[in-house]
Amino acid sequence: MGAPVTIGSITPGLHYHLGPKSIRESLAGFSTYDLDNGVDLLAIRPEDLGDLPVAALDPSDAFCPIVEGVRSALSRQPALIVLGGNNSITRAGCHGTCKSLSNGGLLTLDAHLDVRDLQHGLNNGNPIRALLKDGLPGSHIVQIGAHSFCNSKSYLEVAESAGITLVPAQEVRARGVDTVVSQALEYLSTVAEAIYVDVDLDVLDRTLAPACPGSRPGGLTLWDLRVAARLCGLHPKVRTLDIVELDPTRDLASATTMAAATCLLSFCVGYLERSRASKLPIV
Ligand SMILES: [Mn+2]
Repeated sequence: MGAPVTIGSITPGLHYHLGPKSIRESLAGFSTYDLDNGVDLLAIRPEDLGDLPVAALDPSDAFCPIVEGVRSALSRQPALIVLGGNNSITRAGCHGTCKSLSNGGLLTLDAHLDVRDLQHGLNNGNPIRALLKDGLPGSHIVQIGAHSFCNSKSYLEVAESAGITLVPAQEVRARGVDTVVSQALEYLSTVAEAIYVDVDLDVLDRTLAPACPGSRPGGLTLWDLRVAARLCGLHPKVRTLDIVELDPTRDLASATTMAAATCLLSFCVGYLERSRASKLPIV
């Protein structure tokens, strides 16, 4: 499902509303076979729910349509991918996924902590701060991928004092992405009924995500992203994954758009393995 919100972005003049269309189109350039995991996605029949009518709305006005769209999709399907759009959609997506925020869980992969002040309104730099204010406990949030020269010390203090678990990019490199993501999902599943995953593509290294204004040198690799997305797809409590912050007009050689598409495909691989393991009907 597309959620093409572009208003409410800290950097002006961006075209996030073109993200969903560009990701859908790029899928035509991929095989359905995951050689690493021996899985062919032809075995699933994902449904394209189209775009929610939020391209001309600011994050406040887009909130209800996204919450309702996500809720409605999850009432019919076990798992959902939401294509942004900017990162402001994460707040609404999380509300739509978790029946109550007090027993919801959020795994966010992002170069930034996204806890900017709320006094100037909702934007793509404060969805986590907004969710904390809405009642999502900081102890139910795991943040993976923050790194140097992307965040200020005061925002780090906000995240730490809220009790958010932080796994910086440096730690991903040292301990391996499979270990840190598996541990994050395991932990979240002990405190949450449902887990929402936010993939801000700017978590990738700048060279790999030129279409994200927020990407900086020193971010995660495409391998990290693919492994993380598959593990999220595999986990039975993960209901929704968003992929945000793609402005296709800034892309180079479709690199970022294709990174988004491989994230989508890898989540689907994990989801297919999940369905087989639990003997659920494959949808
Ligand atoms: Mn972000």
